[in-house]
Amino acid sequence: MSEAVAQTVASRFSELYGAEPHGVWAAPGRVNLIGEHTDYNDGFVMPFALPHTAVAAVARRDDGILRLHSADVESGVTELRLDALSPESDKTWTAYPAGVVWALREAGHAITGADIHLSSTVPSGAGLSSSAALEVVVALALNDLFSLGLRGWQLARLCQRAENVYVGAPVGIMDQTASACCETGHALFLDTRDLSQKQIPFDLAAEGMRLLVVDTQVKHSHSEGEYGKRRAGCEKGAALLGVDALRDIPYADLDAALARLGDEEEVRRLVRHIVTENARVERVVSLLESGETRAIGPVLIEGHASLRDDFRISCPELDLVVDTALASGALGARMTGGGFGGSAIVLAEEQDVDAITKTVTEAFASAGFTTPRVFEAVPSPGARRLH
Ligand code: GAF
Repeated sequence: MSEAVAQTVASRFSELYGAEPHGVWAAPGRVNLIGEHTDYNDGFVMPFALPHTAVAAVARRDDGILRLHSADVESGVTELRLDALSPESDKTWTAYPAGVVWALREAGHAITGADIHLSSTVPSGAGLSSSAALEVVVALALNDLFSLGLRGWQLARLCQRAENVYVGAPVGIMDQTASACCETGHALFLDTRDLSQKQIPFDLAAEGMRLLVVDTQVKHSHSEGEYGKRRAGCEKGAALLGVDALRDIPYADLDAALARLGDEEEVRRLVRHIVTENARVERVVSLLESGETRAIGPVLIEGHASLRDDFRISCPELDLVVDTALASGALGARMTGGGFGGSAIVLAEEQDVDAITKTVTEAFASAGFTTPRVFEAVPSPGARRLH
């Protein structure tokens, strides 16, 4: 993230609002290595931050007005009154930043207004947390400008509340925490029950490997129902099993738990995914900590099969990435993020990257799918002030 980007966003702010911003902040998108749909089951996840960020130039106001502008949306400045912000009133992009302001105020923080200009390089609808990046960058800027003294995980909780209540998307806490708390060169092992965290060194280049993100260009949307249905199914499973959350079913008790679910076939599949996925996160952590990085490949492959067959949130494009990458020598591959489109990740030896990229791209062309976007993901810094 260069000084030049901060300058460009600050200059645009000045053109729009006729004054210098009080600061410029950045918050990244994320890719999740393992631990999918476990976050709203109080389970484990393991994301890392992408180099792609949402950047915000912000100035504080004291007159109860919020003005919002985005370089990525064709519309002018939106002006809102803070005392008129209300959940689910706004179905456009402004619900994300406005929702954060609403959540901060609802939590008792004295936000008195702001001018905000945003610009993001996080691909939207690609399962790479473009929404969380927008939320977190606004939260961090306001935290600084209004001296709120909130920690990264506290900002993440407020951003999740903004998305759940103001935007109306029933997401978990992973993406906001990843954007707020990830560190360069590390994956974040996060316990979503209490938000305890461990930074796990994750430097694939040093070991001659790469992690590719393949954006299938199939757009997904969390508010469109399927995500909510999975979440409701998991909650039903927890209720039937008499636990607070599926996190409370130990892997060793999985068979007994499945037997107790009787003929609830759909719930059984959801429960099986969550319980095995939590175990996979713990396996990946332990393999990385013992230096057996290549051995995480098969765990990623199992994770994909579980999301495809048990959780049923993959799609032909994601399956094609995984199957083609594995057939051309990848160490592991799986869909990442919410599913129903978005991106897959591919773990590969450095020397195989070009061949895998070519084969996947050709397979998409043969299948008549839109050309995927492939890039290397390197664990990058979490949210921070640039200026
Ligand atoms: C989306 C959600 F926003 C996250 O909370 C998480 O549930 C993820 O899908 C699936 O792991 O990114």
